[in-house]
Amino acid sequence: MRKLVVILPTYNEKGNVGLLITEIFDKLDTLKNWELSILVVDSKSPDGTGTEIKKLRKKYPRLYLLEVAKEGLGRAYTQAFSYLEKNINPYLVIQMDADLSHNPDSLPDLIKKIENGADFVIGSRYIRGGSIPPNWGLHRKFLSVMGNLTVKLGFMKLRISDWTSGYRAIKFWLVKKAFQHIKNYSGYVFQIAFLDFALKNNAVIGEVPIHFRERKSGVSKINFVQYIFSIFLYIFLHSSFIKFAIVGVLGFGVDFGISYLMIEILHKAVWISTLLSTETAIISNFIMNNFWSFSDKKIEGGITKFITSFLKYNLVSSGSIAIQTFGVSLLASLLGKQFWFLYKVTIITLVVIPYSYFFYNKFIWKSK
Ligand SMILES: Nc1nc2c(ncn2[C@@H]2O[C@H](COP(=O)(O)OP(=O)(O)OP(=O)(O)O)[C@@H](O)[C@H]2O)c(=O)[nH]1
Ligand SMILES: [Mg+2]
Repeated sequence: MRKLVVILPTYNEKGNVGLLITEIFDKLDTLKNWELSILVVDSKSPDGTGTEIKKLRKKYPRLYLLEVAKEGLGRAYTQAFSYLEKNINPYLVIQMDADLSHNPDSLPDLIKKIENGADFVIGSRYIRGGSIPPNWGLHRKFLSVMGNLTVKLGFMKLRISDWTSGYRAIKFWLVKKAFQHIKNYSGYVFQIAFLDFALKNNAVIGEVPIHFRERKSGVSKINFVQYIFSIFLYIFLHSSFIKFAIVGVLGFGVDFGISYLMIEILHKAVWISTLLSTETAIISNFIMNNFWSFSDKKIEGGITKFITSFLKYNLVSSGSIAIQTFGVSLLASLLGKQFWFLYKVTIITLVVIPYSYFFYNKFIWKSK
């Protein structure tokens, strides 16, 4: 029997959490091979959620209550993880909202995915078979869908369908490994930070469809403005893709600046100026990408490995130059020369950026 703990964070969920706990323990029969406990982590809810749990503890011996200060969802979870490490040391934890939005009927699906080899399973609203409440207003749907899309594109990790879902099953070794990273995020962005860590550490990620329901009673605690701001900040500081794009823009500046200096001010030949400026930009981009954009996958293995990678980088960059030269000329001959700048921008955005990002990840900064 492996130990499984469902963690339920609560802040004023008296009207929901009792029913949820009963429903989860009722599922016990369907969860063969697992010893199930529930840990409620309550931020001293003024509505008496804690008292409700203490009452229920008489009926359910494997129900635990951890009372913490009101410091946000992420902080509640990390305190729950510390508590579990000291007291239960489970094999698996499940994160779940306590407001009945997450249906316990999906628990067996999440667990099955773990049994089949996943380390981190997301209960996903945005894959086939999953859903958000049909009665949500347009603005709520828009916020949810756009929020997810922003994170997906921000990290260029398109295979993850639901970045912000709070219904997850995670093996406890991964929780322990991620702890130093996730403990820095006290709010809802904690969920994104955790998934980002799991992906960067090559955890096996799985997704199962869930039907997200409207909370049964009580009110939402989420502060959207603060949430959106912290998501943007997190992506900006942690996304290899965004950093790679910034390096690209800087590289353009270096290339253009040197060309300008040599051609306009020093009156050197165009061919030598272009050659020198392009190669300088390639070198500076390579260094910035290695020590900043892909710093978690930095090239290791001495100078030989570094030079080989640099040569590969030049090869990929020559590809970019070829794509641009060919693409811009083709569009110019088809649609007229006067819009060359537009063609260049389109080709860089739609072809060159995805092309180079893909090949850098595949051949130069491979996952460890
Ligand atoms: N312990 C603790 N739990 C929290 C805190 N903030 C939110 N929660 C709980 O986290 C879960 C998710 O919060 P919700 O307010 O439902 O947020 P949401 O599900 O994104 O938003 P809605 O769909 O509008 O309900 C609920 O069970 C909350 O009670 C907190 O500061 N401390
Ligand atoms: Mg909710």
